[in-house]
Amino acid sequence: MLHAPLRQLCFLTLLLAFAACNKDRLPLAPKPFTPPPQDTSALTGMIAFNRDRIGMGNTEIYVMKADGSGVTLITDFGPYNNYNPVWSPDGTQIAFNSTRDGAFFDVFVMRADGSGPTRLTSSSPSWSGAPAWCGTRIAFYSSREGDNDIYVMNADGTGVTRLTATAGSDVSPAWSPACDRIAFVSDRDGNKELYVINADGTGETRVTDNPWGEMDPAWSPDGRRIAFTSQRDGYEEIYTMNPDGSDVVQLTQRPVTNRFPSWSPDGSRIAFTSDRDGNDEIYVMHADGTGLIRLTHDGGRDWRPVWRR
Ligand SMILES: [Ca+2]
Ligand SMILES: [Ca+2]
Ligand SMILES: [Ca+2]
Repeated sequence: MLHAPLRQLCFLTLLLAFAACNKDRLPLAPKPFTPPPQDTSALTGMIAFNRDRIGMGNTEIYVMKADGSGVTLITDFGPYNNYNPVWSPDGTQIAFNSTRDGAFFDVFVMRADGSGPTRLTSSSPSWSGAPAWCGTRIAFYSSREGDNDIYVMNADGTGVTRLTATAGSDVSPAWSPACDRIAFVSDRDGNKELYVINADGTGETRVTDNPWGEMDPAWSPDGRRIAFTSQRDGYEEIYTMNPDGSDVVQLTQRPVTNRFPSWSPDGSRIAFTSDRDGNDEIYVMHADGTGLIRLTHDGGRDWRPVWRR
């Protein structure tokens, strides 16, 4: 009978011998992730988006080709948040939100390569955000006169006009392609609903009416549909509807978050954000919800894609 320490030594020796004989079959380190091949040849144009950079603690704006290649950081203005990009109609400039001049975010504009950032709003101690650009006008929301309301201004920051003045948070303005109407989100009636208002402030109309949240309106390039996010099936999913709220079609059906739809210039596809693969990535699908393609592969949050028109 062996003493306990000797027994342990024998066991350890056997274990080491076994490991040495089987070293070729020991588990290997995981290979770097290689995305499966996808046909991205039909994805044309450029997409700007937000990325929360790992280890940097802030959000910056990136652009990429619509097939997911050529990801490029265009804002790196220091330890501030730069986010919510939107393209100018000719694609040469990008309006966005930044906290670079203080704790409150304002609307800025820069060249599409990130150079020449210029502040358009000066809202402190309130904020102005979520710019949407159509023709020579930029819509945004601001808390400058109390709670959040929708405003429009010229693309140089002049001529600010307040469009909504109702108690409740009015956010996320989205232009119709003719620049004559703006869809937006408001919680004035108890939960988040989508509303449409004429660009001159008349004709304010609620177009959804249910107990769940609606968000992220995006008008199709032909003006006939509005894509949006709704929580009506228990998760954030992407839907489309007519601008009057009729004919709602659900595009995503996953128990994950799907948000921030953005139409391709030809209206055939919708880019959006989903965490279905672990963290927020940017995906593209056909406008009927089929043909899903993943565009980003980064450990940080990739969110709120905006396709250049
Ligand atoms: Ca309001
Ligand atoms: Ca609702
Ligand atoms: Ca990511």
